[in-house]
Parts: sequence; C-alpha cells; structure tokens
Amino acid sequence: MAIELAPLPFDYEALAPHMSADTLRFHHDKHHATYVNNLNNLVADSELADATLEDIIKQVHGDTAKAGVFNNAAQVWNHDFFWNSLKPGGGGAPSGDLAGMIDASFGSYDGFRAAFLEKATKQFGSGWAWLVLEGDKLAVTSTGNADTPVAHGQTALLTCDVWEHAYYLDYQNRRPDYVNTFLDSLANWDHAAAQLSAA
Ligand code: MN3
Repeated sequence: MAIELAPLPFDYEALAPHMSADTLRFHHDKHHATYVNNLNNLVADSELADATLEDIIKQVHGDTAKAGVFNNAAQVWNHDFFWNSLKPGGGGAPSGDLAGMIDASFGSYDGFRAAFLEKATKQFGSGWAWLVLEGDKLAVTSTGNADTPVAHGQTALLTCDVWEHAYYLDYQNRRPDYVNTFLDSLANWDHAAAQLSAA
C-alpha cells in the first residue's frame, strides 16, 4: 500500500501573511509531494512496500545502504507533522498541562521560547527544530536534514521546518524572523497537547 500525500489541514491562504499561499503550494505540492513519490518508488516491490511510515523510518535508520529510503520517509513524516504544527491564529503561550510542563522543563514560557528560537536559528544548514517529550520532561532539539525524533525514541510535540524552502519566498534569508513568526502566530498548541495526551 503506497504512502499517500496527506492534504494540508488548512486552506492555502489560511496562514497569510505569516506564511503565503505561494510558499504552501511549493512546499506541500512540490517538495513534500516529491518525498512521497521518491519513497514509494524506493520501497515498491521491497519488503518495506506494505510497512507504515514509522516502521520504515525505524527499520532503515542507521543503514547506510538505505539512506535514501530513510531520508525520504523521514521527510514525509516530518512534513506531515509540520503541517499539523501550524494553525491560523496560532502561536503564543499554551495552556493546560502543556503550560505546566513547559514551566517545569524550561522555567517559563519565555525560557522555552528562547531555547526553541536558539535551536531553530543555530541549526546549521537544513533541518528541523522540535519540542519533544523525553521520559517525563520536555526538551527542545534540532535535527539536521531529514533526521527525526521518530528515529531517536522521542515523542515529537511540535516542529518548525528550517529548510530554506520553508521560508525563502516570504522571509528570504531572515530565518530568525520566520521562527519568531512561527512561535508568535502559527504554532499549533492543540496539536502539541494531543501528542502529549497520546504519549
Ligand atoms: Mn520542508
């Protein structure tokens, strides 16, 4: 059963002016779609053809002969997760259990915010910034290229794609402006809270 390109969970215009419809069309319909097509071509007629995305990632992680499968599978998973980490009218501080865990793990929301911004802006080259659950504490991490918390036994709660294709049309080289906008206007805390509840 082929891996499918999930539709965006919002309209192409829904995140403007923070993330434009042009960015979403290129990023979802071209970049994300290419990872899905590449992955399906790579696993067709193999023992991974019927595996779930997470199983593919875990099975081929660290296998240098299958780096292409890992990179494309992880990028599909990361992008599915990224679209759900965004919402119109998002951003700012979360509430509920998540707010308590952020205070316990980072001292305050501002402590979390500064740590996430630093990870996202200092990730050299392409990659991802994450809020993850490790044991019973939250942490912020970054991963390079396609790497994903799925391969490292962490539960992802929220992610920001910091590949240039995620922000170049709207922010050119200003990655900090893009990440600040993600934190203040786009982050989907409902999604993060649902991941925490399911963990
Ligand atoms: Mn991307």
